[in-house]
Amino acid sequence: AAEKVALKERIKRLLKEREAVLVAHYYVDGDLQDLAEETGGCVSDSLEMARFGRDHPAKTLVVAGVRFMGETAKILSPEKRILMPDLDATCSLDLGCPADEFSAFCDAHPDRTVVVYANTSAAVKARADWMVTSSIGLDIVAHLHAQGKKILWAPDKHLGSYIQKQTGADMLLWQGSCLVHDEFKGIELDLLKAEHPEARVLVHPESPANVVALADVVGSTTQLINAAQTMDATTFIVATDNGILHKMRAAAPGKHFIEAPTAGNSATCKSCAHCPWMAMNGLQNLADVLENFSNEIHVDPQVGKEAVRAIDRMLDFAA
Ligand code: CIZ
Ligand code: SF4
Repeated sequence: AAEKVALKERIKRLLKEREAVLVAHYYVDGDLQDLAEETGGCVSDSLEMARFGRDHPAKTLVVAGVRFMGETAKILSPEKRILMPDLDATCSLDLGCPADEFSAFCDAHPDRTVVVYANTSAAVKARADWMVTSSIGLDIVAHLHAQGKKILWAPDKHLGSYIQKQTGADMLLWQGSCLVHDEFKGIELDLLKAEHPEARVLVHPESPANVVALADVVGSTTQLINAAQTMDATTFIVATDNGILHKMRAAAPGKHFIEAPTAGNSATCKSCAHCPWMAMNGLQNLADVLENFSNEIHVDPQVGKEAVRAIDRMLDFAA
């Protein structure tokens, strides 16, 4: 514990010395989320992280999250130095959608508007007409559908089919999934609900359809935290990465949060719903990259220029 305190103090000192700011995702370790908050950085979803980084005057951003988040920060702030605690922290959605295969898929369907989720590489974003996040994807697809557009969606099949059902849009879906959310189980969740009839169920739409079907609220990480805070209930079952519970408990003190069941978390594993790549972010590697200015994220400037159009479309739509 003393070691941890010393490490946190060292990081705080380094952030000042290096004139850097820390942005952290809701799914990373609580210590990193607290540090980001205490040092004037930001804790949020992937979009807000990038927007905060773009608007912050610091020349160096440290992104505690996964690679596509560092890349998105770089795309929005090409002049800044973007560092990440571990450059191998990736995402199964990003991994499952290689840019060359995706580009061929787009080429085969030239009549479709290409909409990609934030959880993709810079090169995939560069091939897209629109980038969306889970908080705004539904509104943007509804907007495109109203204009009579047919859509090619990638990479998350669960989020895509959820949006398809809600909007009725014509959507061709890439078959990717998140290895964390894909593990939530509908039958077990139904049983857990029966044990806690007073509980409200909060679900991220990267989860399978039979889990989404049991939700009281379906939404992005930020929307789920808001729901926990504002809903008139004291117990919540939460189907998303359990890193979010740190923020939920702080935002809604006195309320009770239960992790939704996954394939593994019955008797043998108490907390399986945690992204292994988010978990690669720690105090030690955070301190090291600040000390050495190592693990810098680079995005090919031309790719960045093409990718920023899809992101800016969404930001303009949201404004
Ligand atoms: O599952 C993820 O990686 C999410 C929800 C990212 C984000 O913040 O949009
Ligand atoms: Fe990707 Fe899932 Fe991890 Fe999010 S939780 S970074 S979607 S693998």
